[in-house]
Amino acid sequence: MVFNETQRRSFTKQGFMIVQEFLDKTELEIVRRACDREVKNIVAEMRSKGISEQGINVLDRKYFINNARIQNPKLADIIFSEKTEALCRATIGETAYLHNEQFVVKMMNKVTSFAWHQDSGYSVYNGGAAPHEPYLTCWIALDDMSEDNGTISILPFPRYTPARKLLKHTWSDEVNAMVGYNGEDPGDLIEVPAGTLVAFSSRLLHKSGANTTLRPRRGYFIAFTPTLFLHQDETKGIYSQGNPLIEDGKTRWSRSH
Ligand SMILES: O=C(O)CCC(=O)C(=O)O
Repeated sequence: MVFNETQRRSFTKQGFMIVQEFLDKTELEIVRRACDREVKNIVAEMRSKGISEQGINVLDRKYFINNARIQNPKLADIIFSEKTEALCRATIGETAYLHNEQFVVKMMNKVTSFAWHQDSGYSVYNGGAAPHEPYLTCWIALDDMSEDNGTISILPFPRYTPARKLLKHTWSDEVNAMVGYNGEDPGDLIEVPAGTLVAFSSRLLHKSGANTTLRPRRGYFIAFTPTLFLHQDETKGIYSQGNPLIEDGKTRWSRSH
């Protein structure tokens, strides 16, 4: 996969770039099936425990499922691949470690929106990460994304330049989320077909709306970091997951099977 100058410039100047058809049809089916399996498992687990909330998962409302590649090795073949390597080289450079892998599924429920935030803002102000160089978030649409099903909106860097640095995030009970921006700009809606990847800086402000449709809305996040940063409490060690993809320009991944 080759990224053109317009995409690279968009990433550097605007904070994001769009990659159409990042997943082909076969890969899209693999990722969707893995996502559906994981949702089924978490729903069964929560029902068997008789709970409606587990961490940030809310039954029938929204699910966040981390590290599904462990149970679904075909996901690892997408995460560690020529095309993710090329994507990292085009955005964060010659060193990239897996930072995070997560399904975000919004069920048919109106209370599923996210307030404006930087992913690094969540890491530092909610997760306890030490301040760090920006990392790369890859948001992959597993369904056609629209305003109706709660797609993301992004705020390009030139429209709010303080976001080139880490913004202070504070918890809001009202929206039940961390908030990093309270300005007037509504942002740009990202309405894209399934299989599209949006690559953005972990400092790019983004938010997402509620799913008002009658179908679940599935997204897949994979994040790569150029540096392995620590927790604020250094005794907790490295904050990221850490598996290397490229180190000093050298490929460090191989297929899982
Ligand atoms: O997929 C979404 O709705 C966005 C969720 C989000 O912004 C995040 O997990 O950082």
